[in-house]
Amino acid sequence: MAVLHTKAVTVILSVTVLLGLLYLSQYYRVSLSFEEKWKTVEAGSAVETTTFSQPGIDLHLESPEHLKYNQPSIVHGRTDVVTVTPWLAPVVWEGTFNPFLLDSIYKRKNITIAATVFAVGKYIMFLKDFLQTSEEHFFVGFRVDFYVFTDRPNEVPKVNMAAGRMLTVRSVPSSNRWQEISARRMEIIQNLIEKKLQNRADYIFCLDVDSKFHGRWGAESLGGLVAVIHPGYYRDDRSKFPYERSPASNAYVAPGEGDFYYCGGAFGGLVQEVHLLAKTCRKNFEDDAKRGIEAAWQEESHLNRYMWINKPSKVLSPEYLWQDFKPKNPEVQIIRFSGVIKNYANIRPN
Ligand code: UD2
Repeated sequence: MAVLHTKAVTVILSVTVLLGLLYLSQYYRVSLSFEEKWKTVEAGSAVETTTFSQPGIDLHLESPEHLKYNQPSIVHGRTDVVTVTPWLAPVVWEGTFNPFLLDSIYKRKNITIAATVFAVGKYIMFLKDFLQTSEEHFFVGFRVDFYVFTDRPNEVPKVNMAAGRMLTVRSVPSSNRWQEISARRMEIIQNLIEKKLQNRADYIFCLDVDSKFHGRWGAESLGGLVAVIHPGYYRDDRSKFPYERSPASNAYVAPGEGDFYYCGGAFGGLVQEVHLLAKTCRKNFEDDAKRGIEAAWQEESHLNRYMWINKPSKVLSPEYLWQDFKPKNPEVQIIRFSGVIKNYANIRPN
């Protein structure tokens, strides 16, 4: 009986020890994997912060003390236009922001804004006006680095630039198809960000060269992912938007889908956001090309597909890219940037 009792005690003790060991091993496994995961997260964010500027740069808005400006109102303001999207991104129109306040907030951040512009073939003729007017209106008083991509580096005009503004010229091959010139921009923007802009710029805007600045384009346009509403379609039903309509293309937007029609001629945001956009659009464009598909409006179609899924955190009204041939509509109180009238047959290679 005593032997049986001793055996039972031994069995119970062994089981308890085993269960204890099992529990401890589980505990260490869980805490180890938590630590590993944490390390991975830390390593991930370390990569993010060493390669790109802090995403928080866009979130913390510190104003100087005792700044005097007109009292803002939440009951009086523009009523003729919509100033917020259904996903609560601001839509920037004249009269919705205080430029003095925004400049005061963003100047303290000591930011650098990069801007890319392509002037391939005869489009070099537009560069002088583009650069000259940008000196008058585009992020005046901020550090701006322009990157001009051209096949005619010797024809880049000399433009006096204010202190803190810089122009870099990069050679790109010419092409006998305008569609290719336009579409290849995404690849070049992706490479520029990867090879040059990490840690050198906080925001980037990618702009069409055949355009001029006529009014302020400044800190009010800064945001994570920034899209500009196309002036040609903003009053239309979405069924009229010239999205890519073939389901075979990676740029496909189905009937009844899509928010707005955005411009390929102006977009931007935080460098890491634009990097993701450029990388994705380039990949989708190249996948299409391998299957013999070219979307209706090349990279503009891919950009529209991207922005439908990845909602822009700031939307710029058509004030930020008008077209000179279009009469001004009453809701457009100021034209800030506008495409010049051009004769496609004379300037395009095909
Ligand atoms: C629209 C878009 C443009 C692009 C294109 C579709 C706007 C205002 N414009 O304009 O961004 O999405 O449709 O492909 O949203 N370029 C050269 N050399 C050339 C041809 C083009 O440098 O021979 C560059 C240049 O920077 C130009 C840009 O590509 O501004 C777009 O080409 P575009 O202006 O001829 O395209 P467009 O007017 O059809």
